[in-house]
Amino acid sequence: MGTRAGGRRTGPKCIAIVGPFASGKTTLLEAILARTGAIPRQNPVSSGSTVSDHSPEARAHAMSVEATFATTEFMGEQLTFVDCPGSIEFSFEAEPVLAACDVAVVVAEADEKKIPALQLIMRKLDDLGVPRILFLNKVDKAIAGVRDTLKMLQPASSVPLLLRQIPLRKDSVVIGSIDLALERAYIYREYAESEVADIPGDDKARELEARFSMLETLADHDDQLMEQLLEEIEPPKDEIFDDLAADLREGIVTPVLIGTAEKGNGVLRLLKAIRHDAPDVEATRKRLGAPDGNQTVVQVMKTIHTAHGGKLSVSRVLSGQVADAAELFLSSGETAKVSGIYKMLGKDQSKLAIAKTGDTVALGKLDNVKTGETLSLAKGGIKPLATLTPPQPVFAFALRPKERKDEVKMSAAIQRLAEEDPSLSLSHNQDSAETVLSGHGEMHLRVVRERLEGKNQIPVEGHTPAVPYRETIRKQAQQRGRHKKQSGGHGQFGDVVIEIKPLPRGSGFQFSDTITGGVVPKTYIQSVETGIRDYLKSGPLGFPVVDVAVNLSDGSYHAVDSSDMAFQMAAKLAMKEGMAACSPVLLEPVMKVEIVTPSEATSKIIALIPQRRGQILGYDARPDWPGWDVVEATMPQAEIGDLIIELRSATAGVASYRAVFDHMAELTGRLADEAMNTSGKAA
Ligand SMILES: Nc1nc2c(ncn2[C@@H]2O[C@H](COP(=O)(O)OP(=O)(O)OP(=O)(O)O)[C@@H](O)[C@H]2O)c(=O)[nH]1
Ligand SMILES: [Mg+2]
Repeated sequence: MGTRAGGRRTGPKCIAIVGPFASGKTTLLEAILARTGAIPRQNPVSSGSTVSDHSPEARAHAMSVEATFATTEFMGEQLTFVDCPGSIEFSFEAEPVLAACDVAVVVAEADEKKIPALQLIMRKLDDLGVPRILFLNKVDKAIAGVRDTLKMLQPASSVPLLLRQIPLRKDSVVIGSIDLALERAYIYREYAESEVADIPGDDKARELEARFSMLETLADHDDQLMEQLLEEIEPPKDEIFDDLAADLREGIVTPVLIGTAEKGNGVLRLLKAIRHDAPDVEATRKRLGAPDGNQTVVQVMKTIHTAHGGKLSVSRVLSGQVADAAELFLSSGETAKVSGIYKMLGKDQSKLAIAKTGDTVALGKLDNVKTGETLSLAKGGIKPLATLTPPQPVFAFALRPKERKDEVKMSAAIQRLAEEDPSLSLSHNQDSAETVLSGHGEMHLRVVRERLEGKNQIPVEGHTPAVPYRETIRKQAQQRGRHKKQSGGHGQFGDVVIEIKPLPRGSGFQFSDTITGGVVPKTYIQSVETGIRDYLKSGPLGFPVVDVAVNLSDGSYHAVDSSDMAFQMAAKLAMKEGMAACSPVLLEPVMKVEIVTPSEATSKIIALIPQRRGQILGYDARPDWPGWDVVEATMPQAEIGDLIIELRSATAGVASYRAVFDHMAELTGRLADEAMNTSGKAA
C-alpha cells in the first residue's frame, strides 16, 4: 500500500457525467458549477435556465438532448465536466466524449427500472476502459437503505460497487453522510458546504460494519491490507486513500458516493474524490495509445455550429499545446487552421490564447474536421486514436420543406445537423424521391426536426417513409402487341408476340427471344427488351415489377415504317395487356429482426411480434450479456417503422433491434389495398 497511488494527478481533468435518463446529471452539473463558483447560484432543471439544458429543444422536452461542456476550477485545478444525455436515443453523444475523458461520474438512483439502462452505460465504460465513480443521487427520497440499493444495482456493474459513504438519518430523513474512509460525519446544508461533525453514537455500529465491508473489498487487491484486517490492525488512513485512488484508476472497483444533487449535497465530497483520486490526461493518453512525448495531439469530442460564431470543434488536448492560428493535421494528412480557442460554459464561451495539455476547449472554424477525429501538429497527421461507429438507426422519417424554395437550404441545414450529430443519417429514397432521415428514436428525430424549424427557420413536413413495395405475377400469359400508325408520310410499325412468366422470388427480370428466320430483326429485339424494361418500372399495381421472365417468340416488321421507337411501343402494349392477365400481386419486403431486451421483458416482446405480422424464429440468452435476451423474428418492413417505440416503452427505454432485408413476400387483401392507396397506382 501507499505506493500504488503514485501521487495525486494535478493537471486539468475532463469528467463525463453519464447515467440513466433523468437520474440528475444536469442537476449535478449545475450544483458543481454553483459550488465551484462558475455560476452565481444553482438553478433547478425545471427553471429551464441550467447551464446544460439551455437549448429550446432540451427545455421543450425536459430532458438533455446533447452533450454540454462546462469548465470550472476547484481548489486551483481546472475541471471540465461534460453533461451527457441519459436517453438512449441521444446516447451516442457520449461516445466521442468518453473516448477522451479521464473519468466518468455515473449518476444513478435507487430505481429498479433503470438498472438495464445503468448496465448499458457501465458496459460502454468497460468497453472503452474509462474509470468511473458512481454518484448515488436522490438520497433525499430514497426509501431503501443504501447498502440494499447497491446490492440491487450491482448486477449492472462488472466490477464491485464500493460504498464510500453512508447516509446519516434523523427520523428517517437523510440529513447528512458519513464518510467511511475519513470516518467523519457531514451534516448537509442546502446549497452550501456540509458541516463536519462527529459520528453520532447511534450510528457508530452501522459505520463500522459498512467500513469493514469497504476495507474487505479493497483488501481483495491489497495483500498487506488483507493481513492487517486478519490481524485486526487498524490500517493507516493514508493507505486506505491510496488504495481507493489506485483501485479507481485501475478500474477494479467503482467507488460510490451519495448525495442529493438538487440541494447541492454530497457535491463537495464528489469534487474532492475527483481531485484526489481521478486520473488525469496522462492515463487517458495511455488508454488511447497516444504517442508519447510533447507532440501536440488533440481529440475532437463534439462539433457545434453556433448561430453567430460558426463551427466549433470541442476538443481535448491530449498532449502538447495548441495556439490560436495553429495549423493542425488531420489523420488524412489534410490541414485545418485553428481560428479562435474558447473555454466553454454551456452556451457561453470565453476566448483563450492557448490550450495546454489536458485542457478541454472549443477550437474555432476547423471546417473539414469531424467529431471523433484525432488532430496533431505532426506533419501528415497521426492515425486516429478512437473509432466512432454509430449503431444502426432504428427510426426514420421522410422530410421535405413546406416551401419548395427552401430545398437547397434544407439540405445544407441537414448536412450541418448531421455533422453535429454523427448518429444521424441521411439518405435519398430512389423509389419515392424522398429525403429520409434515420436516427435512434422518435424523440431523436423530433429534436432534429425542431432544430431545422427553430434554429434554421425552415418549416418542414415529415411523414413515415415509403415502404419499397414491388409487384410480380402468379400466372403466365401470351400476348401480341401491335403498334401501327399511318399518318401521312412515314408510318410507324412494330409487332411482337411475348410470353410472360412468373419466376422464383429474388430472380429479378429475365429477357429472352426465340425469334427464327429474322421475323424481328436483331436491332429491334433490343428495342423490345428496352420497351419491356421501361414498362416494368411501374406495373399494373403501380410498383416496380420483379421476378418475371419475358420471351419474345414472334412478330413482324415493315422495311420502311419499323423503328426502335415503334418496337418499344409494341412491347409496352403487349406488356400492358399481358400483365393484366397474369394475376398481378403485391410484394412487400420482409426483414430479419434481432431484438435485444432485458430478460424480464422478453415475454412482452415475444407477444408483440405476431401483432406486427412477425414470425418468431427463436430466442435465447444474449451471449455475454447477463440478464438480457435476443429474440429473432421475421417481420414485414411496413410493421417495423414504429417498432422501436413499442420496444422502448416495454423496457424502460433500453431494448433495441437490428434489421436486415430477408425476402419479399406476397401481400394481399386489405393491407395490399391500403399500400396501393397510399403509394401505388391508386394514389
Ligand atoms: N428528489 C430529488 N430529485 C432530483 C435530484 N436531482 C435531480 N432530481 C430531479 O430529477 C429530475 C431529472 O433531473 P435532471 O438533472 O434533468 O436529470 P438528467 O440526468 O440530467 O436527465 P437527462 O439528461 O434527461 O437524462 C428533475 O426533476 C430533478 O429535479 C435529487 O437529488 N433529489
Ligand atoms: Mg440532463
